[in-house]
Amino acid sequence: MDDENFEVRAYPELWAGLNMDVARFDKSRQMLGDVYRKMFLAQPNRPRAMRYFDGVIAEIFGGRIEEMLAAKQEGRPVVGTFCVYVPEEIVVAAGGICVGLCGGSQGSIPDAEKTLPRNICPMVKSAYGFKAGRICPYFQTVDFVYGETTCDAKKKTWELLDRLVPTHVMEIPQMKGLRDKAMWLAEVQDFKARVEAVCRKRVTESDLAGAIRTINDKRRALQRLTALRAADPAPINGRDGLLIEQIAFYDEPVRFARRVNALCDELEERVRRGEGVTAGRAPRVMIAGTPMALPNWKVHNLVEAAGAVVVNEESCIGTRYFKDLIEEEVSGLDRQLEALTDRYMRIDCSCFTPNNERIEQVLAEYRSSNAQGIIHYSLQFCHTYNIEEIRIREACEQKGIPYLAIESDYSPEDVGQLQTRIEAFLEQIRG
Ligand code: BJ8
Repeated sequence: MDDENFEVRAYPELWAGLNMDVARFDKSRQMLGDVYRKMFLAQPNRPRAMRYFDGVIAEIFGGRIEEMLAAKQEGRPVVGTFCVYVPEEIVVAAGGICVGLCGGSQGSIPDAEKTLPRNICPMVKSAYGFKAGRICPYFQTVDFVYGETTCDAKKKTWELLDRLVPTHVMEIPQMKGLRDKAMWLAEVQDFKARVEAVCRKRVTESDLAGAIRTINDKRRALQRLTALRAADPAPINGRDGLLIEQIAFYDEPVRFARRVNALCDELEERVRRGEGVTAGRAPRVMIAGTPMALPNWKVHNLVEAAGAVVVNEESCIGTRYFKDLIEEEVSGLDRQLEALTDRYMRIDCSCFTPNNERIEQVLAEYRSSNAQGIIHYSLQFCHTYNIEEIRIREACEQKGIPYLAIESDYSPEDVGQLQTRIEAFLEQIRG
């Protein structure tokens, strides 16, 4: 399919079989295709290997769903999650598929607001609305979903979501002491038992060792991509970087890692030749903060439309998802689960207190990505990120790092205002 005719493919019979609102969903499918053509395919000088990821988007509501349904038929579990604290290695060890269900779309929010309060995080509302409106084939396919207690909006929404789809909740502590670690390990063990019950299979040491390697490989590929984005000039746009980080939550992990590595081979060539993705030198911006779930491309699009390039996402759809690996040379299931818990405890979400690691991490990523300024992005009503933003701002002021804080939702209403603020920020970087 050439770029002008790109579309997200329709699977009306498949969707009807999943009890979806087909007519309504088909409109969002067409809109996604239109936006994708404008925001992604129209970019000049894209790496050739991005074709694979374009194909993933074309098949996002069909081909991947068929793979998930085939897995279910074979008795393999399909588990939906909302947070990078839920350990996907255990699902993969059971032969299953783990899929991220976070919502990044304004389209499902009215469905949520029929039930949920308006003044809560748009990510929570969008995800809930997808299920309530029967307008997400992933939600319609999963065996069960696994929520967590990271923030108040999420943990109270799971009680309501459970009426629509079986929803289990993993308790995530708010501190990182020894007692918290013991509790966390017990939660991981419970998660394993729940997954084993669905697939009627015990996860063995070698299953888990294989899954740890598979997901580590996926994270390594994403680390490699991030390191290449640090090159100056940047070999790839931030929109494509973010897109790949979003696809990491949907795609089959072995195939995904292979394709990311193929892209990295191409980018290495570009870096070797000193070739950048933009025509001249562009201001380099790092984004830190709350995750941007697909199709939330708002800030990246504004930054890059203004002539800058985004070089890093310090976010759960970004480096928080892949900066840490699980130790592989560990024997015995108990020790493996401990190593896994250790790795997950290193994720520095703002739901923890104190969370000094994240302040250090933002500064470290600023240096390693060769950025020239930081935009802190927080979704509306996300109290923990909005308040932690104060400490990030202070740290940036101390170091003389150009800094801008944005609080936004998924509606297009603030686009004009954001554009003005972002352009002024880029002027400050350009000096
Ligand atoms: S580990 S960032 S994925 S919780 S943005 S829903 S926190 S009100 S997404 Fe998150 Fe896990 Fe943390 Fe990452 Fe609540 Fe904030 Fe909304 Fe959030």
